[in-house]
Amino acid sequence: MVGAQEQGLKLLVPRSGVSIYAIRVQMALAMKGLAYDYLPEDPRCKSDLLLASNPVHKTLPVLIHSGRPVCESLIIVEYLDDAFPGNGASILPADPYRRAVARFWAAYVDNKMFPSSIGILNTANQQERADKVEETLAAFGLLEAALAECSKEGEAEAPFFGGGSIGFLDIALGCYIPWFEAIGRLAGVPPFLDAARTPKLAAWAGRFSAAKPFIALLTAVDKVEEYITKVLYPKWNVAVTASN
Ligand SMILES: N[C@@H](CCC(=O)N[C@@H](CS)C(=O)NCC(=O)O)C(=O)O
Repeated sequence: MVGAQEQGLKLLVPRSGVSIYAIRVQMALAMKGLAYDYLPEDPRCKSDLLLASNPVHKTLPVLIHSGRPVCESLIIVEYLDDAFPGNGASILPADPYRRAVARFWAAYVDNKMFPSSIGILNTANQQERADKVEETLAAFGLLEAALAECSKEGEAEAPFFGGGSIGFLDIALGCYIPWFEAIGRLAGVPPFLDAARTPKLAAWAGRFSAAKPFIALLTAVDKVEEYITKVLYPKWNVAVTASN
């Protein structure tokens, strides 16, 4: 493990400990064997350091490397891979085409799969909710097909999106595992990562969740549920009960 002081790495994260985006960066830092100063922030009361480091979006996480800020979790993961090529295995695939495909699906997870699934909890009535569930299941179905494609190694299917070992798309998606489970539970629908409907993704999630050092970084599902109901959608239980 390379020391935090030696590399001058600081990570600004939300203090809740449930941030998908912060955990994603922590996974990349773990893969690279890099130590860092962990600086928890209150997103409702942004520090001067955060505002100066990410003046455009003002969001967390932010990585500060030797005094220079890097923002946006997926960009931070790529930066770590570029800035520390000698540390551990590469996070992004070596092949340019595979890199492009991994980036495409990582953006899909952030921009389509997650908004669609969390959107289930923010629907006004039963019909809207059923439509959102259907949309979410379709989004998972597309990723199921992509997993088979991305993980192909020669003729055999590899265990991870990154091939034989965990890579960019694995950590981009892996940090959502407890969130998808919590959303499914709160919405009262069968798990999205279901062995019957999306067998490859379900098996992948099991492998990812059991892999060190990721086990220790994945947030407990109960903690995510509590965060969703108390912080994100405090009125959700009332709204759903009323519309049922
Ligand atoms: N696309 C961003 C999303 C970051 C994000 O939404 N961070 C949340 C915390 S998990 C945040 O800072 N929220 C406070 C705000 O939006 O003001 C990334 O990947 O880093």
